[in-house]
Amino acid sequence: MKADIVQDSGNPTGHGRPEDWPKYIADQGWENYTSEDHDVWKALFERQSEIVKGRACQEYLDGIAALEMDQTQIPNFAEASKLLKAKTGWEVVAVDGLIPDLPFFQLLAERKFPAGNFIRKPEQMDYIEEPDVFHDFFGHVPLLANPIFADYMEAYGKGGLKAHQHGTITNLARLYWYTVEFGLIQQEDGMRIYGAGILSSPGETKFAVESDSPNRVALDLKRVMQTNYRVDDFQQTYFVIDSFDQLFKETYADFSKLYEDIKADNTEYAPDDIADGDTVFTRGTQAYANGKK
Ligand code: HBI
Ligand code: FE
Repeated sequence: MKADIVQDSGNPTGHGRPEDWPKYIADQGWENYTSEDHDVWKALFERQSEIVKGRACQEYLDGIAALEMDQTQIPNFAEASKLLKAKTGWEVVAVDGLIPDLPFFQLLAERKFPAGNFIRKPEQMDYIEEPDVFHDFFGHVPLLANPIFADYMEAYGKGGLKAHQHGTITNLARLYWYTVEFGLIQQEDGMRIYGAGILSSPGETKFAVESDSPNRVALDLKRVMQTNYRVDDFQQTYFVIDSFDQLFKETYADFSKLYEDIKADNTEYAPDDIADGDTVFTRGTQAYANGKK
C-alpha cells in the first residue's frame, strides 16, 4: 500500500533526473535584511500570534513554541533548522519565490521545506500573492515539528513525483491546497485551523472558523481531488479532518487506482459546490464579497 510514496524519485517523462535539474535552493542572505524588513516580520508576528490563539490547532501552537520562534526578527533558516531537524528531520531551505512543481516535490520528498527568502513590504501587510518568508515560516514551518504531519509532507512530495507520471498533478495539487494550505481540523475544543494559507492571513483566520459563509465538509480524498479552488479570495469550502493520523492514513496509499477512477469519472466540483455524499459540518450561506484576503 505504499507504492505511491516510496517508489522511484527520478522521473522518466522528459524532465530528466533530479540531480540534473537546475538548483533552486538560494541563499537566505539573512544579513541583507534591512531593519524595515525585520519590523515587517515583527508587526506581522505580533498581530497574527494573537489572532491564531483559540483558532489554530494545538499541534501548530506547540510547533511555534518548540521552534522558539523569534518575534522580533526574521528567522535564520540554518539556525531554525537545527531545532527542527532534531525533532523531525526536516530542514528549511531558502528559495527566491515559487519554483516548478517537480523540484518542489523533490525537496519535500527529501524533508527540505522551501521557504521564500524575501518579506513583503509594509503596504502588503494583509495580502501578498507570492509566498514570502512570513507565509512560509510562520504558516508552514511550525507543523513540520509534528512527527505525523512531517511524515505527511514527505509522503506528499513523493506522491507528487508519482502523480507527474500519471499526469495527475492538478488533482494532487488540490489535495495540498485543501489540506496543507487551507485545512481545518475538528478538535475537542472545536473547529481549528492547520492550513498555512489561513494561518498567515489575519482575515481568513477569523473567516475560516467563524464565518457562516463557507462550507465545511469532511475530507474525502477523491472529492478533494475533483474540486477546483479559488486563488483570488477566501475559500468557499474548507475540508475538515479529525486528526493528523487520519490525514496521514488516508493519503499514505497508492493513488494509481484513485487516479484511474478520477479520470473515468470525469467529475469536477466548483469551489462552492456541496456534493452528494458529502459529510457536511456546516453548509455555507456563500453570501459574501471579501475582496482580496
Ligand atoms: N514553490 N516556493 C514554492 N512554494 C510552494 O508552495 C510551491 C512551489 N511550487 C509549486 C507549488 N507550490 C505547488 O504547485 C504544488 O503544491 C503543486
Ligand atoms: Fe504555502
